[in-house]
Amino acid sequence: MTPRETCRQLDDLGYALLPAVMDAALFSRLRERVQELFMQEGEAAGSEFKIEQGARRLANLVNKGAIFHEIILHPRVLPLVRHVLQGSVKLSSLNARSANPQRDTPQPLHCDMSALPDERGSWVCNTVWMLDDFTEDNGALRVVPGSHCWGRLPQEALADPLADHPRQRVITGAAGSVIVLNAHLWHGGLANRTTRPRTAVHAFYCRRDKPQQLHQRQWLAPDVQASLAPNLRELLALDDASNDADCGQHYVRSGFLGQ
Ligand SMILES: O=C(O)CCC(=O)C(=O)O
Repeated sequence: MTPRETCRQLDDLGYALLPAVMDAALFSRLRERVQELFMQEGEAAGSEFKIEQGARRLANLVNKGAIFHEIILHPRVLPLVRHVLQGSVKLSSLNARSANPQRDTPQPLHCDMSALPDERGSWVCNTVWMLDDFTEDNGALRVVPGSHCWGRLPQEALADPLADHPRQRVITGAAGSVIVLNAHLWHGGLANRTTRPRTAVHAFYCRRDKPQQLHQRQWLAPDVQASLAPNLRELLALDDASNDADCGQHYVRSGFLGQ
């Protein structure tokens, strides 16, 4: 698909799969660092954000290695995020999620942060960096194409957000690919019926007038902040006073909040 076709698909369906975004070197450094952090952090892994039953998580990854700085600025992915958010972009959070083997329930269909588009349009966009192949059996992502335009949350519209949706599609693909997702799209990770974990990094972005999910200036160590180039500081909104306005505010609505 050309970039123009990908943008059209993002507008119409709300998601796009980009095969082979990560070259072999980027992929192995990213995978290695994520595995190392899971080992180091043990039970505490993900606690800066949340613990999810049936999955291991990592959070605050901008603070945990330069490899993560590369991916949030990736030249094939960031322009598509800009397209979804109409040019106004900052990083909201950077996490990893690994669906445990033999996890027998899916995530409920959800919109990240239970966010609905507002009068200016879409304001959340997620990118899923696939560190394993996504297959029908191992907890791939399901999406309901077009649902980013419906203006309703699945937990309000559906009797059972855990159930299969008649219009859902399962996004399968090879490790090294990236899924760009308008995060107002109804989506969720599936059950992992295999014996191996299924791991991905989530680089989650929002429009600049909205609060970050993890307030980056509060969470990044001073030496990490001091090392960052201007383009990263801008993407993380480190010098943006308006970024502090809703600091710590969460969009708490009923149901599963996802990302
Ligand atoms: O890792 C995935 O498949 C995406 C999971 C997801 O949608 C979430 O945790 O909000």
